[in-house]
Amino acid sequence: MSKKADIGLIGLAVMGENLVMNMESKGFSVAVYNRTLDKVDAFINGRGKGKNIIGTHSIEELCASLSRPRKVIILVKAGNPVDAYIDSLLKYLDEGDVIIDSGNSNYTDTIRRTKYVEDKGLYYVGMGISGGEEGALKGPSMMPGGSEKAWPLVKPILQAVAAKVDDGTPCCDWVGQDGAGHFVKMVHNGIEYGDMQLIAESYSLMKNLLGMTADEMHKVFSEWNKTELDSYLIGITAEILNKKDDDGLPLVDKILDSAGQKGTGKWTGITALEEGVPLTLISEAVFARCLSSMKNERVEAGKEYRIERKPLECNKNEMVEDIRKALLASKIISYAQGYALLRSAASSYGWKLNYGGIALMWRGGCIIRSTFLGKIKEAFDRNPEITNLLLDPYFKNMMDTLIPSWRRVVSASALSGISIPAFSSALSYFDGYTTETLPANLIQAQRDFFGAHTYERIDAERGRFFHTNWTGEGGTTAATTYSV
Ligand code: NBP
Repeated sequence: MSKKADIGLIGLAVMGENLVMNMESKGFSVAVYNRTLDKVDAFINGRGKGKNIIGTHSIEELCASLSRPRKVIILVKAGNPVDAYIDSLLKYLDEGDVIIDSGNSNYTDTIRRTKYVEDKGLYYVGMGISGGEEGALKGPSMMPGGSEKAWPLVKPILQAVAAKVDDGTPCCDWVGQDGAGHFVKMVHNGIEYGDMQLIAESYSLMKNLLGMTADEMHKVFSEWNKTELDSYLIGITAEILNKKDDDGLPLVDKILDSAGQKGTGKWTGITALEEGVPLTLISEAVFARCLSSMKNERVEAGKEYRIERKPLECNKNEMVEDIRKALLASKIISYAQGYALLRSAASSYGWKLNYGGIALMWRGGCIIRSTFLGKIKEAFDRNPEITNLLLDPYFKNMMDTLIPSWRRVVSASALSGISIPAFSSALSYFDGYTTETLPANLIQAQRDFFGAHTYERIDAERGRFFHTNWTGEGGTTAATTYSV
């Protein structure tokens, strides 16, 4: 083989094919491989024809066709296939070469794989990628982490193909060690679940509380996209509501209300539980998908209870504006919680995360792209150490203007029997986060009553623990105090 390729890619499915086309269009030559070899030939003779792309039929051939240091992107189904490809690649790559996993791998796998590959003298990059098919082709958001020494080797290619924000800054920058890139991608996906659920709840309120048609809601979402809510997901929602089926009726009304999921939202929720971070909105969004998928059970339960859910008597325009504000307030909560999870994981895993830089990476190319992320970047510019976005002056001022609408929407939905778990749990979190005294004193008393778990007192210094013999029958021995 004469001319060697700049980079290799394994996995010619929707993401892989489009990323190869993107890299080639930016002037990089790419060698490709796929488990089902027919797909290599179909690609080389189809979209890849006449392009600077080399089709290969084995991992050995793929590695032999690359210039040194060799860089190979794996873009396949997450899990065991990634481990299998790493082992195959290690047979043919040398010290200093780079393996990049761009699939939706779990960050704990990436931590393990980084060590595994580094121990063999090579570099490993776990890189989340977002933007779907179109993003992969025209410019995705990419979140690389892993072996830091790999970054200068892959940076020119990755930043060339990534989406760019208005001033030309690429939506791709080094995130941190081992699993940091995939962790940030996981939280991105969790936030995506939250954003989608909030939009779905707004749609449900307009449809069920206000009796609005898909055409009317199309106009509302189009208008909202000119406000602080301007985002990819609000934009596609407006388009979806305008789409007609073959009979001229709205297509959205014919789609079964049972949502699928591929696991990254669930991982975000599990990680939040492990980190002890209240990530209520994203977790509710995951549970809402689970509840939606229990279609048959819901139909049966609905027959038992026969709750009358009728449109509200109210000023429709005012309520639509209340819903918009409730959506914005809940969205601020979701991002505040997501960033709190990033901060906690950074401390647990020793990552030095650039929070403003992460907002910038999400600002373009990816599914959660929005003007709102620019405001988050500015908040971290003002104070890189801020503990919660709710404490930033911009978001504080904004929340002050949104709270009355938010409360009206949550109470109207409760009175009308409309399920809005993300809106209402976000409000509950907000009220809890801003309340000086919560009823946890009673929980501590209960714990001490039945298990001698001890409690701290408001009239003693923190860290000093007391036990009370509540019944007169237990002894004075207390359980050991520790937190899990
Ligand atoms: P898929 O997630 O559908 O994966 C298809 C690829 O995985 C094909 O190349 C397939 O080879 C390969 N593969 C499978 Br499936 N099982 C394999 C095995 N046991 N051994 C070797 N190869 C195997 O494709 P995708 O939607 O392009 O996504 C690729 C990665 O990017 C995934 O990790 C996904 O989660 C992530 N991602 C997807 C999107 C998106 O919008 N689709 C966005 C962001 C990230 P074959 O052709 O031989 O079956």
